[in-house]
Amino acid sequence: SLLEETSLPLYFGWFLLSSVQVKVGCTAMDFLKTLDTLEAFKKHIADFAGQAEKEVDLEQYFETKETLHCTTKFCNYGKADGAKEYAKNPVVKKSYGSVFSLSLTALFVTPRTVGARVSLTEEQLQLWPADTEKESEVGIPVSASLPVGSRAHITLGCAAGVEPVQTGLDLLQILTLPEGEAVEEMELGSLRYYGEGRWMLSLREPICAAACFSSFYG
Ligand code: ACK
Repeated sequence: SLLEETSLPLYFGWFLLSSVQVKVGCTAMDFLKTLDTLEAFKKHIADFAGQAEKEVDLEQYFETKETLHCTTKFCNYGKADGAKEYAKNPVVKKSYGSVFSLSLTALFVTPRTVGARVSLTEEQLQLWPADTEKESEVGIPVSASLPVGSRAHITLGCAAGVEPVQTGLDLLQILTLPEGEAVEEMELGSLRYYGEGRWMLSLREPICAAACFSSFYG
């Protein structure tokens, strides 16, 4: 029936409370503002702007599309594998509408996306589907040793023409690479370069973000 077809959401996830959206959004903007002025970044500017250009305004480069959230299960209205099972999981039902405290431990930037890495607690991992980091799901070679939950992130922005699903893939790719070269100590933490325009800032102090576990229908 139509009701059954439309009863599953586009995705489940943690949605940052509105005051936290502002805080995280501002931190991300400050980071981008600083990053594109660093000599280390300018040295690799061609990753973002092409050979001819000498500058890129990262704040303009990325656009934000959705309310800030950390997707747990992409259901695609029930069409995605495991969507119905996820929605029926007693932990999912019990947690629905509850507020959690997410720990944002890193910010990362690639020519495609900018995002925040979320380090999930044991309790939060109970809401994380088992197959999210599988190679068959991700489509890029992912080392089997990446722990469950490695893909957890908040998409902060995407380059023109890039879909938000890319952010988690970019994060997984960075995590499979050897640790990048430390290029700069910033106020927020240490910045590393992973080649091909991939940057990751490990936060000295993780950002604690209150977020409601819920779903998005669109
Ligand atoms: O930034 P995100 O985690 O990446 O949040 C959005 C949200 O669902 C709605 O677009 C995520 N998303 C889209 N497609 C997929 C997919 N195939 N697998 C996992 N997450 C997805 C997207």
